[in-house]
Parts: sequence; C-alpha cells; structure tokens
Amino acid sequence: MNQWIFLAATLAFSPAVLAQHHGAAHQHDHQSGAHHSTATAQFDKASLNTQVHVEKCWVRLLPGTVPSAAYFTVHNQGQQDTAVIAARSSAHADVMVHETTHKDGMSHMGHTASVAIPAGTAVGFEPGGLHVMLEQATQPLQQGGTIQLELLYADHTKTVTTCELRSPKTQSY
Ligand SMILES: [Cu+2]
Repeated sequence: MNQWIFLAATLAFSPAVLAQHHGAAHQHDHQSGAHHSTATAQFDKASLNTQVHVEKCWVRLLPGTVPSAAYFTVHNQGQQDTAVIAARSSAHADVMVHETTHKDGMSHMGHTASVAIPAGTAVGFEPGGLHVMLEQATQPLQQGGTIQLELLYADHTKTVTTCELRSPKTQSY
C-alpha cells in the first residue's frame, strides 16, 4: 500500500482526531437526531411559561466548530415545582442541556434529561456546572451579537431568552 494513503486513512479514523473536532474539554455523550426532532415539535407546541424567568444569559463563544456553552439563571417565581427538560437555539442545530461533574480531579460532562427548578428558587447555569451546549451553528456568530435561547419545561411550557455572545475569556455575566 502507498504509505501516504495509509497515513491519511489512519489519521481520518483515529480517536484523537475525532476528539479534537469537539475540543479537548468537550467529549460528551451524544443522542441521536431523533431526540432533536422530537424536541423541536415540543417547542413548537409549547405555550409561554409565565411563572419562570430566565435572566443574565450569555454564551462563551468559541471559534470555528468548537462547541460553545450558554449560561443563565432560571427563576421559578410560581407555586409549582418545575424542571428544564430541553433547550433550543435560534442559531444552532445541535443543542443539549449538559452538566459538568468533577471526580478524582477529572471533569466530565454529559447530557442531563431534567434540571429541577423548585418553586420559589433560582438555579444558576454557570461555568463548571450546568450549561446548554451549542453545536453546529447555522449562521456566522460574532462576539457582541445575540441568539435566542428557548428552554422547555416539564409542563411543556417554554421561555424565550436573548443571550449575549461573549469572548472565550468571559467567566460570568
Ligand atoms: Cu457540555
């Protein structure tokens, strides 16, 4: 076999190259596309949630195809407990609620099916913890711009929030 072809084939399928595509800190479990289309239908049907308010939403915008993360605070001002069960972005095809956990000095992140927001409380999505992972941007995004982030709740209502696109160095809102 031609050595160069062999090398190219090896690189194309090596796990290291695949991991690099998502960025070293972004190795996470992915769900099938079927979940995304189900979520889209649920968002389209959902009415607006008037009990829950989402504030201080910002995105740590990373270059190229590296996934970005959205952070915000969810205030449940109602009498009923609720939970965030999905998210949708106006500018990304692949959006997932994630939680970063730390164990034995390593950090891992994965999909979280439900984030409880008890009545009368506020839950922070912050660097190093809960976040919404944004992948596959559907349009060019620039620092200083904004996106619309929708959150879907357990009672199948939703909120719509404007999020500011910030530099990768940003640590908090
Ligand atoms: Cu993540």
